Parts: sequence; C-alpha cells; structure tokens
Amino acid sequence: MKVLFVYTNVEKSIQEPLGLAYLSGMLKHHGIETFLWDNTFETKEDLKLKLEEINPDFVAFSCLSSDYDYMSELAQFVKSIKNVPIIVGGHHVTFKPEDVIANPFIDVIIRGEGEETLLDYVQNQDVKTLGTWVKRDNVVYMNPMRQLPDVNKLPWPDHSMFEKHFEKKVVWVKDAPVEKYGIFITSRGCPFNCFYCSNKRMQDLYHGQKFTRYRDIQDVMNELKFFIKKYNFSHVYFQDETLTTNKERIYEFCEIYKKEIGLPWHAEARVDTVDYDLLKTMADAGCEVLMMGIESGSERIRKELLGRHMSDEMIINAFQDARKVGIKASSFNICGIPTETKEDILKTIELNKKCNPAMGKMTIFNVLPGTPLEDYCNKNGYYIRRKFPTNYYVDSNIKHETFTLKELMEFRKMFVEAMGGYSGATKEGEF
Ligand code: B12
Ligand code: SF4
Repeated sequence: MKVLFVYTNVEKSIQEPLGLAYLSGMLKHHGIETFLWDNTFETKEDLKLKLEEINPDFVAFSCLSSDYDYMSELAQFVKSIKNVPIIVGGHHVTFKPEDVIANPFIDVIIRGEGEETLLDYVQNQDVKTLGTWVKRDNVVYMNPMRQLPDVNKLPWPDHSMFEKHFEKKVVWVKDAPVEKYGIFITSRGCPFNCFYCSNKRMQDLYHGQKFTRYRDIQDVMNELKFFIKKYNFSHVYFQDETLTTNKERIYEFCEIYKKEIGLPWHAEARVDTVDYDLLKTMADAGCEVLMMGIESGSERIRKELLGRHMSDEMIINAFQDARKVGIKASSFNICGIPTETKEDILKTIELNKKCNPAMGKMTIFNVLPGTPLEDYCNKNGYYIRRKFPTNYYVDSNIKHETFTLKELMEFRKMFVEAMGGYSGATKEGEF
C-alpha cells in the first residue's frame, strides 16, 4: 500500500508541517509506504512524475483554508493524470466539510485529528469509517467524529519526510537568527476559547472528551534526543499552541529538559498562564524566546470580540517578567477586528510600547471558518470574501465597517514603526 502526501504550502513556509509528519509516522508504523510532494521545493511536473513512478493507492492532501483553491487545482491535476482516490484533511476540511466534499475531485474527507482515521480508511476503505465523509457512487456517507487519539499511543512524527525544511535559517526575533531547529509538540488541544480561533468549535466537535492531552515527558525527551542527534539541531521549537497550560508539568518538564537536552528553545504561551517563577525556571532551562498574544490593546475588544479576559496590567507584567529573567518575549497583534476604532488600534500600539516586546507582529484580521467571530460576522452582516487570503500581513477576507484595507495597512505600518521598524514579515512586498 502506498500513500502520496501533498503539502500544498501556498505560503511556502519553511516550517515543518507536523500534522503531515504525524500522519506519515502513523502509516509507516503500520507498514504503509509514504511519499511526499512538497510545493515548497517541487514543481507540478515533479508531481506528475511522482504519480507515474510511485503509482500510489491514495493521494492525501492537507488543507488549511488558505490552501483550498490551490489544493482544488492540484486535485484536478492529479485526477487528469491518474484516477486515484483523493483524501483531504486539515482545519479547512474539519470546519467546511460540505464545501470540500462537494468538490468533484475529492473522494474522502477526514475531520479532526487524523492519524487513526487515515490508517483505518486506507486499510479498510469502508464508507462507514468514523471521522470520514466518503463520496462513493455519488452518495456521500457522513460519519460521526472518531474519539480523540491518546497522544501517548501515537507513533513519533516522521520528521525525515521534511528534512529539506531543516536547512533554512529562521529569524524568530530581531537579531536572533537560528540555523537549524527542530519542531516538536508536547501536548495537544488548547483549553481556551478565543473567539477568533477555531479551537472552541474543535472542542465542541469532541464534546465530552478530554481535549487537552499531555505527552509523557520522557517520551518527548526520547524523541528530542533521537532527532537532535540525527539532524544536528541547534535549537528546539515547542509548537504546542499554549505550552504553559499546566504549570506543574512545565516545572517538571524544565528540570528534565535541562538535564537531558540543554539546547536553547522557543515556545508559545498565554500571558495568563505564566508568572515570574515559572518564567525564571523556563529561562534556566534554556527558553530564549516566548511568543505571546497581546492581540489588542483595548480591553473592550479583548473581552467582547476576542474572548480574552486579561487586564492590561497582566499583559504588561508577563512581558516585564520575561525580560527580567532574560527571555525575549515577542507579541502577536491583530488590527481590523470588527467594531475596532482608531482609538482601539492606537491602544494596541501603546500597550505594545509598554510591553516593549523583543519583536511585535501585527496581522490584519481575517475571519476563520469554525470560529465564534465567523458567526458574529455572519449575524452582523459583514461581507466575508469566499477566497481566503494566503497572507494575513497584507490582506483580509472581511470588509471592516470603518476602515479600508489600505487604511488598515497604514495602521500596521504605524505599529511596525513603533516597534522599531521590524515586522517579522518574511516576503517581498510585506513590511
Ligand atoms: C504550526 C502552524 C503553522 C505553520 C505550519 C502549518 C502547517 N501546514 O502545518 C505555518 C507557520 C506554516 C503556518 C502558517 C499559516 N497558518 Co498556521 N498554524 C499552525 C498551528 C499553530 C499548529 C499546527 C500544528 O502543527 N498542529 C499539530 C498537528 C499535529 O496538527 P494539525 O496540523 O492540525 O494536523 C492534524 C489534523 O489537522 C489532521 N490533518 C491535517 N492535515 C491532514 C491531511 C490528511 C490527509 C488527513 C487525513 C488529516 C490531516 O490530522 C493531523 C494529525 O492529527 C495551528 C494551530 C492549530 N490549532 O493547529 C495554526 C493554524 C493551522 N494556522 C492557521 C492559519 C490561518 C495560518 C496562516 C494562514 C497564517 C498566515 N500566515 O497568515 C498560514 C497559512 C499557511 C499556508 N497555507 O501556506 C489556522 C488555520 C485555520 C484554517 N481554517 O485554515 C490555524 C488552525 C490557527 C488558528 N486557529 O487560527 N501555520
Ligand atoms: S490561546 Fe491560542 S490556540 Fe488557544 S484558543 Fe486562544 S488563540 Fe486559540
């Protein structure tokens, strides 16, 4: 059995997509051969050659909302070369299943965390496979979600599939380029429910199950040791959506990490999940950079539109504490949120100045499928463009009631200037 994965990566990000790596790890563990066509480095002609040479039993795409149009184009291309079943998974599919299954080139969609579902489907090809919607002979079988996987039973991700991604230099914060870094995950399922994020709806899809799941720390260390040795990584990036959801665990984690690994590392956290002592422990264990969302400097916007119940003081303290212990904290921010006024955006700039992050990033608001803000926009008559932008730094899929995109870009420019002129954007045309 052979599965050819397609990484559409329209953004051409250099970051390893862990979802595909986990899926490949699962299939390989069960003796299924996996292959990759990677848009980051390969051409459509390469895809054609791979289809002919490998002759896969399935072609499996990962699809974020921004990938959808290109994924669709590629699916048509694949079908024009070989009549092979096409399976698609990922966030867009999970939240827009009706749209995706209506696509004439797609045969199967897989919703939610996909390792066990994909394995089950490729092994049995049963139209009733839990977690799938299967289109066969013009009938669509819409099956219930599968239980969330036990993260301690999943095989390690197949990082080797994305070796080429390890060669590029990355800048996490200004003046801190990182040569070779590895990406790992220690937990799955963020317990929060910010209104701009699809996490809340994901929790609803898995209602009644334990959503936040922690990996056994020793197993994480074993994975780290194995791949650090194999690829000579000089840095580690923990890509958990919020690494610090369980403080006790992070204290233990830091102690073991310091002893057994010792490399500098980066992670993402929320300001309301850290305090001075925890940050100090993390810094002692090698944490160099921590990325935390401020998102808006207006408490009204944070509370009513974003569902983030944090005071300005709490945000400022977290950034100050990080600085005191020597961690470079960088901030994420959004502008163009529905109902946002000029004063609100200026507050975001002011709050960032007070926090003085090592790097401040600001993107333009885009409404994502499966988010409470999507419901809000629909209910309040906001125009939502069907075509989803690939780049949040320069585009938006909604029409703000007060500002044009050009005006929002001007605000963003003001923000970037206030942050010392460095935006974190990586492509030409961005600033
Ligand atoms: C790391 C990350 C990135 C990385 C890597 C992206 C990737 N393709 O993996 C980079 C930096 C490239 C990135 C970029 C962007 N990202 Co991003 N990113 C994440 C983040 C924080 C973690 C992803 C991750 O590794 N998760 C862990 C792995 C194990 O899970 P997973 O990737 O979801 O994969 C599982 C399932 O989704 C499913 N699955 C996925 N693919 C497939 C394929 C098949 C065949 C099957 C069966 C199953 C399946 O099974 C996997 C294993 O369980 C998520 C947040 C989140 N909640 O996941 C946002 C997230 C995926 N990103 C998001 C967005 C919006 C973006 C950007 C548009 C932002 C921007 N630049 O403006 C770009 C778009 C990139 C592009 N299209 O080219 C949104 C996507 C929402 C949506 N509806 O599409 C998310 C969900 C964040 C959020 N809630 O807002 N991102
Ligand atoms: S903390 Fe991050 S991942 Fe969790 S709900 Fe909020 S935005 Fe989503």
